[in-house]
Amino acid sequence: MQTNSFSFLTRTLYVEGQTKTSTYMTSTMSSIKGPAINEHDGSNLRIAIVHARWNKPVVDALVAGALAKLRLSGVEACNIVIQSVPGSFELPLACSRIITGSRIQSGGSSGDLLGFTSANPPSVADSALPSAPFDAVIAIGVLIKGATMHFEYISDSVSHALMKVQLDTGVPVIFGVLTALNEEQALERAGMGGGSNKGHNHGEDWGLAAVEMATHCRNWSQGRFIEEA
Ligand code: DLZ
Repeated sequence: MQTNSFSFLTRTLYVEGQTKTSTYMTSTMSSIKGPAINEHDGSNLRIAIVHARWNKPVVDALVAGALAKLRLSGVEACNIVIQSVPGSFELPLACSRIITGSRIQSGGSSGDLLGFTSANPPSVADSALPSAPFDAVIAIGVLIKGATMHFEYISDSVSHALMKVQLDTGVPVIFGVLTALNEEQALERAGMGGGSNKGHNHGEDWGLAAVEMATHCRNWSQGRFIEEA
């Protein structure tokens, strides 16, 4: 993601005996990639992180990045649930069952997939949020290409399945699966790169995306379309 920092500089030039002052904006923008930051209040949200245990050091850094941004956005620690599964291939089913489970926990039924949603939660007081349905789930895994076709099959099926889970349930599922061609790429995308460029921890973006999508989905489902600056 970009690391932008803007500042204004004033430069005075002497041209043919006259003083000319010009002000211009400078930027230390290293890249235009990544989302522009939109801040949202997560204090009323309940969010799950589900992560794989393959390539664990990288996964751990990504989970920590996501967690840090959830907390910074105001999501209470008691409203964040973290679960793990063996590998990335297990993530879609885990997300699906976790969403259903949180609905049962909050008083829905297992078959009631369209009953309670983050937009239409059961009547629980905010203090009872730890048993409310999840407003978003962040699925985190790290796939690193090997010598066989395993990588391609898992990447493809997992990305499609995670998309299906969010469309089927109406709950945002954040795509936190790195598909790296080698270990270096994976480390850089978790902010653990070697050398001078440590890279950027994409887990942070996923935490912010979860809060934003959860907030949007609540508003949109209630017909509220809030203008953005
Ligand atoms: C089998 C496998 C391989 C080869 N590579 C990875 C990987 O890079 N990242 C990951 O998260 N999981 C990997 N797995 C495990 C599968 O995702 C899955 O856990 C097993 O095939 C069991 O279903």
